[in-house]
Amino acid sequence: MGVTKPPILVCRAIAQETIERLEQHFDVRSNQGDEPWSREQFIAALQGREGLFATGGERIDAQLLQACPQLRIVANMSVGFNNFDIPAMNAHRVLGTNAPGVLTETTADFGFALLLAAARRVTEGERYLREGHWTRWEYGMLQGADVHGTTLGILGMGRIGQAIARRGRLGFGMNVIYHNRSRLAADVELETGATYVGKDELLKQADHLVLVLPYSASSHHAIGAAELALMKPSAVLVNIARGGIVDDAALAAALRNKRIAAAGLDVYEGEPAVHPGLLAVSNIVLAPHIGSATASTRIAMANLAADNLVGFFHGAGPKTPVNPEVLNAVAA
Ligand code: 8YV
Repeated sequence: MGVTKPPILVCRAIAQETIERLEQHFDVRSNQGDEPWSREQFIAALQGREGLFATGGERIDAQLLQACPQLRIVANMSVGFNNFDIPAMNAHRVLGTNAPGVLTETTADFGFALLLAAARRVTEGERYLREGHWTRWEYGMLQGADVHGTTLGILGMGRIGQAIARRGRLGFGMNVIYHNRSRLAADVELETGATYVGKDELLKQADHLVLVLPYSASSHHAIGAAELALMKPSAVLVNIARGGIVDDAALAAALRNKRIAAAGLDVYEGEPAVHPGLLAVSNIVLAPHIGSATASTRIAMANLAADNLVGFFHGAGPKTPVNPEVLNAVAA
């Protein structure tokens, strides 16, 4: 006699191999056609489902939890979990899990890709060439800024921040400074070669600044007009963290007025919408939130989300819970 499989929803298209793996353990309802569901359609599809495989973009709040009383776990295929309303999830005893670790190096690579592209004006150069402006060599053509040997500032020094620090120090001979909510242990500072400074010092001293901090109410607009005013006019700003950490209107103004030299962005306030002021300036490299988008990392992220679902329902426990207090509450 077959054992009943817990019902889950996979709300966006993912690799078929992950769907097949999930089907070994669950009764899977999936959206492999990647239908663009409204919030109402999403909640309707979640009815009766005990688990949700999410991408990290789906808002899990009190309204959704009230409408989906069967839901017990939401497994994000992302390290960020600012889509979770943790107090509401705790109140409804719904576990959230994220996908840390597996995307660290891939995302750090992309931080450097944006930094190099913005500092060396790579995409601006490509547009110049494609538009037929390149008719002869010119001494001053598309001169950019050096990355090697400069001072790299990192705001947010978790796994990805540390991986960026290593790249900066070992690969590009950079002097690395950082600011974080809490200072790193001495051995980690030694290994990454990064020096702790206050936030204002970071903004003032960095030749280039990379943002890798999680989004929360306290990091909302951590970089606004006042912070941009402290940065060097020659500085490049890179945001691979979350939209909303930067005040995009203030950044657009700073780029337009050459208050800073350039920016490389992977994330935006209200994405996929992009502030028109950012689209209007040329000293910017714009990517559509693809920091972790390599084939092997996508599979690793999906597998970790699947592991969390399997562990939660089938005994071993979730690997990377973000509100483990829910598990204790359920056990009590
Ligand atoms: C994801 C991300 O691609 O992991 C994160 O926090 O921002 C990205 O790696 C995105 O959240 C969709 O899952």
